Amino acid sequence: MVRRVALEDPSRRLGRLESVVDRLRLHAASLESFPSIYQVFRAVQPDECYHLAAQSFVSYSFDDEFSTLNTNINGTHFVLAALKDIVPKCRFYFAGSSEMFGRVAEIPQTETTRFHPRSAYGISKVAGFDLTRNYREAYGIHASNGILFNHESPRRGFEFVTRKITSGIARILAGQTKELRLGNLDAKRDWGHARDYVEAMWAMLQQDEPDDYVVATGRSHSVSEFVRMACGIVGLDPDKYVVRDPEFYRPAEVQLLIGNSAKAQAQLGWRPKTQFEGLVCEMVAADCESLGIDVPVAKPIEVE
Ligand code: F7E
Repeated sequence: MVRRVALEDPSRRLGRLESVVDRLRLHAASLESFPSIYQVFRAVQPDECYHLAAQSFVSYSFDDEFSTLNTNINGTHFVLAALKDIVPKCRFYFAGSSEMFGRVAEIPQTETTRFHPRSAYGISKVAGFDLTRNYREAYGIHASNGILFNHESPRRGFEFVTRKITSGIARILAGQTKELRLGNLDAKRDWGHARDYVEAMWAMLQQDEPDDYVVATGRSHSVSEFVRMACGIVGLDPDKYVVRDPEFYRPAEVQLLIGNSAKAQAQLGWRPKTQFEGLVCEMVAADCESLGIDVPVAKPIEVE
């Protein structure tokens, strides 16, 4: 399901679907319109529904709390309500987030850790989580929540810190810029690879019973560590290029996010295959390649 504007401008809006678009049938609808979602469900009669759509940039949610809450909460509610009416047997996945833990009650975080969101985005995800759980309990829908920690890849949007760093490094090497402006370098995240996390989402919907699962690597790194590793791969000195800019600090930051994915590992047989080092290498290599920069970076490090 995509917005109509994407169908009208596929070369710009659907670039990231290029390799699979021939095998997809795209339907125009908007998270802000219940009738449009209802019509797609009626036409498609889906067996599985993966609800990932949201205003997902935490930083922007401080600038516009109202639209973040409206779109994210109502959008999830619309999808669940339409599904219950039209295809109650459809299996449903909701993209919950580690941002729900916010001011963390314990380290590492599990499925039973209390939520304490620190942004409108986090609050909207807690509401979506509760809506999903309630549709499961009240209406018997096969609805599962993934509590996903940060998941990155070369397809990440440019405004998120990992891609901002790797694309910035490539632009420095290409001579297009001389600096990398960042906010809080001490912030820590549990960063995994999106490719692995999508496997966990799928596995949740193949279970006999719906449930909630933390999906994380269990390792945490600071933004500063990400910068140093990414710069090290291509031989740049970060101290020459990184500029701290107050514009990129947040009014409230979440604390030490580290996930314990023991439940997903035991029940879904899931585990992260790509380690932090492999993720950083892959992202740096992809951004350099897109600017025609030949960098002898190592291949992604995968564990079997
Ligand atoms: O920030 C710090 C920033 O914007 C990561 C989303 O997918 O994951 C993502 O949310 C950290 C924060 O992602 C800059 O303060 C420093 O502590 O890449 P991010 P996020 O906020 O963690 C969760 C799980 C989601 O659910 C979200 O949808 O990096 N940071 N300097 C910066 N962040 C940005 N964006 N830009 C900077 O210049």
